[in-house]
Amino acid sequence: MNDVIPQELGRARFSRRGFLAGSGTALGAAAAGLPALTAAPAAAAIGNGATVPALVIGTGYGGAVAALRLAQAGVPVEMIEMGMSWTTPGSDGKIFAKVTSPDQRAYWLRTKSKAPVSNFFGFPIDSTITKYTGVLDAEEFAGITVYQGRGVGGGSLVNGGMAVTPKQSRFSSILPSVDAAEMYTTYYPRANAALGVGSIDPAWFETAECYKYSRVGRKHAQRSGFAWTFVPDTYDWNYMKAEQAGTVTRSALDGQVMYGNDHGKKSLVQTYLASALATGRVNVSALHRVTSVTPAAGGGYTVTIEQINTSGDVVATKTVTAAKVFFAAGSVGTSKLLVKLKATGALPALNNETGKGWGENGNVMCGRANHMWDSTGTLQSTIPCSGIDNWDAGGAFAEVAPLPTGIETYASLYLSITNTTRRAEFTWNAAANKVDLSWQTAWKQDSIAMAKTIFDKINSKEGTIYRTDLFGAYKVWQDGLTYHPLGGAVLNKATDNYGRLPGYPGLYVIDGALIGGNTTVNPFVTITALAERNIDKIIATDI
Ligand code: FAE
Repeated sequence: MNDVIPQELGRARFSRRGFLAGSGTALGAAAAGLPALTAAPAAAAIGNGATVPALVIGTGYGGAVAALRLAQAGVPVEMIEMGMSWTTPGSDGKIFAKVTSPDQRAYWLRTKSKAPVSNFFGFPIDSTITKYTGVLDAEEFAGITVYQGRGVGGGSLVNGGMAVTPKQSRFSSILPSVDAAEMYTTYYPRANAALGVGSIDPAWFETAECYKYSRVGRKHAQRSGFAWTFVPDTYDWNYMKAEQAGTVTRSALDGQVMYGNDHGKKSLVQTYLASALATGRVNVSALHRVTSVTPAAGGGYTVTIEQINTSGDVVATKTVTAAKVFFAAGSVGTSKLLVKLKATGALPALNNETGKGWGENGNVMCGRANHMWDSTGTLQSTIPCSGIDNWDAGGAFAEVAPLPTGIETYASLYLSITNTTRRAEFTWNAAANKVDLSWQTAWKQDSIAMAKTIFDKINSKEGTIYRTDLFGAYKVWQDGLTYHPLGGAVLNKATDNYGRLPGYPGLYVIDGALIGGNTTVNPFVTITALAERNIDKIIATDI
């Protein structure tokens, strides 16, 4: 798996040159320090005035499932994606930046990086970057920064690929109106297969230098009596082995993950989206952002789309008509659109659940300072492979995360998912012409208390302490962010039990906005499986 970009994607529809040339922004690329790109046929971005049977807003998990299954059912699909198509290397020969050296490719329209681990030995490490339509958005609301993928492939471009199916016994707390048996016999298996989920070779794990940090995490967890478990992933585990052996170009072992992976990770570009394009019925318009959806006079919906350049400037505004529109802009993107469209009169009949039930999967991070004899390694795979499950007793599931600095840190880092009941609401702020989110930073105290059920005990057992230098000076907990936004258009509340928006036949929500704030584990397998379930029903009854 040397080339993770399928020919079809590299050649035609996903050519970044095509989209840049189409939007007249080749100069913008040069100004951003990117090289002239090799010739490739331009993809046809959606035309002003087009009439289409199905339009999908966003190319993340929900959008990719919808596009593939609609296309397989014979329906031509236009996908609209505000981010770029990431297929062409920059001047350093890499498509994506490393976590230790973010540049303009790393962040969505920011002039300074905003790393989740913001400090090292107490010193701030964020750096100045060129404003560019980079792959990771650190979207700031009053009480929380929400990290999201931007680009063709959505969150699959930037995530750790941890592909976790929740325990069935916990499913009713995640999606109470959904038949669990059907999910676990049909839709979770379908999602796992299509995503290419695999597991680390347990024998190789025992000796791999790049997973020393996980073995230290296991030892500490087990000595304190916690259940420790391997976590499946969409990374190609054979490629990972070859990276460790030094026989292929390194990606996970070269500090690539949250600003994208050049190799090894099976993002949606290699899985669902590749299959969708192979049908010949799917077209993707990158650097296109949907701003409005409203009923059209002659039936269907009028969709307003802004085409942007790599500086984020609007270079064209297009209006198209779609018979069916699928909101797959992610929990935040979909919620913001729906709340705005309801408040401003474009979709006034959306119900009062719109914008409600938003949660952050209880994300909190912390680090522990190990003793000198528990080094975690100078070579760390960016792809986590294990977690500590204390959900039933303490309400926390913690992934053993890497700290891939290239030097020995003696640190163990963890991202905890916790059983918080806090939920926030998106509301329209007419004065500021934007959508606000009511999340409060103080609510994270609940999550911290749950995470402490694991780490206080481990520290006590090991005679160790929390790191206080990673998230600010003397700050133990990273309590200002989430990687896992969920909810805002919750299933069976803001929509019917299959994502249909009441009052608007032909409008659907099909992404993480449907799930009310928590999945007990990392969320994308559940988002994908739910999308598979819903699109099955929609194709059977509405198409
Ligand atoms: P998402 O994948 O976010 O896709 C939405 C797409 O819509 C994006 O491409 C947007 O650019 C696009 N968009 C938004 N607004 C518009 C608009 N107005 N017009 C056009 N396009 C628009 O949504 N989850 C796991 O399960 N395991 C992990 O290991 C994991 N690690 C993560 C690490 C990081 C750093 C981050 C940020 C997330 C991680 N996640 C992980 C979360 C996971 O990626 C996320 O739950 C899913 O990507 C959400 O899928 P959706 O389909 O809801």
